[in-house]
Amino acid sequence: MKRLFITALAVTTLGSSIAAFSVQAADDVRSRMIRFGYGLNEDSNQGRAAKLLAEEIAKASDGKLKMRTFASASLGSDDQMQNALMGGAQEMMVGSTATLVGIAEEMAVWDTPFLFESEKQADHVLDGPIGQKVMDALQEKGLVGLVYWENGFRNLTNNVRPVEKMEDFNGIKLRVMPNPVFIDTFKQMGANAVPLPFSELFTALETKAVDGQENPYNTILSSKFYEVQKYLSVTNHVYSPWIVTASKRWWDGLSATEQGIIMDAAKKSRDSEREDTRAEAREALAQIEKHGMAINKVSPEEVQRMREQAKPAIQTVIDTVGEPLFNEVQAEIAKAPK
Ligand code: KDG
Repeated sequence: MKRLFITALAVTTLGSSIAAFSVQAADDVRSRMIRFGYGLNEDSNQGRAAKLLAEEIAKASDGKLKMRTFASASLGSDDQMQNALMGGAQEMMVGSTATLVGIAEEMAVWDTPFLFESEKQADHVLDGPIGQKVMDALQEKGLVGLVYWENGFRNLTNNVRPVEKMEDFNGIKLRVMPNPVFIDTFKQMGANAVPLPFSELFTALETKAVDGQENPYNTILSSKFYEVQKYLSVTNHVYSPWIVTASKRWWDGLSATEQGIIMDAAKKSRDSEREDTRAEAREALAQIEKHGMAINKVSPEEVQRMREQAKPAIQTVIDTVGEPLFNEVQAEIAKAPK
C-alpha cells in the first residue's frame, strides 16, 4: 500500500512539474512579429524556403511567433537589411554571405573561386565547426548567423558572346556581387567587373548598363534573366551560400525557448531548401534553354585555365581572412565526403 502511495505521489509530482514546465515554456514564448526580408522573388527557391521557415516557426510556437516574409528586396538590398538588423529595426533576413564581407571579413572565405567541387563538400564544411566559426564572427558585429541555405554553383550569362574560353571574357561588362573577391576574380579573367546590388541587376541587364552577370541556374530562372540575356556558359566557378541571420539586439531579448524554436525551424528550412534548390537546378537548364537562351558548357581544359587565372583572387581571400582560417577550410574540405 505504502509503495503504491509513494508511486502515486511521485507521478503526481512529476505530472505537476511537467505541467508547470509546459506552462513555464508557454510563458517563455511571447506573441511576436518577425520581419524576414530577402532579395529574390516569392516563387524562387529563396522565397519557398522563407515561407516554410515562417510556417515551421508558427507551428512550433502555437502561432505566437508570427514571421512576415518580404520578397524582392522590398525591405532593401542585402546590405541595407544587414544594417537594419544591426540597428534592431528588422528582426531577420536571408542573403548572400558575399555581401557580408564588409561587416565580417571572414565571410570572404566562401567567395574563393572553385572552393567546393560538390554540394556534399559544401554541406560538410558549412554545417561543420569551421562553418560555425565563420558564422560566429558576425556576433560582435550585431548579427547572429543561424544556418546556411544553398544559393548554388554560379554560372555566366551575357549578351556579347558565348564564353567558351578565357579570352571570351574580354570587354564584357560583367555585373558581380559588391565584394572584393568577385571583382578581383573577374578582372583577372579579363572582364570589366561592375559591382551592383542584386536588387538593381535585372534593370541593369535590361538597359544594357551591363552585358552580363553570374548566378546559379535557379536564380537565372526565377529572376527571368533569360528575357534579357542571350548566352549561358556553364563554368560552376564558385559555390555561393546564403545565410539566415537575426538581429543580435533582438535575438538576445528572446527566451531560450523562443531561440530554440527559431533555431530548430531554421535547421528544418536549411535541409528542405537544399533539397528543393537541387531538384529545381536539375530541371532548370532545360527550362532556360526552352526560354531561348543558347547554352554552352565550358570544357574542363578551359575551366582549368580559369582556375589558374583566378589564383591572384585566391590570394585576396587569404589576405582578407588570414592564412590560418583559409587553411582550416581547406583541411575541412579534405575531410569531406566526395
Ligand atoms: O537577396 C539576394 C541575394 O541573395 C543575392 O546575393 C543573390 O547571388 C546573389 C547575387 O548575385 O547578388
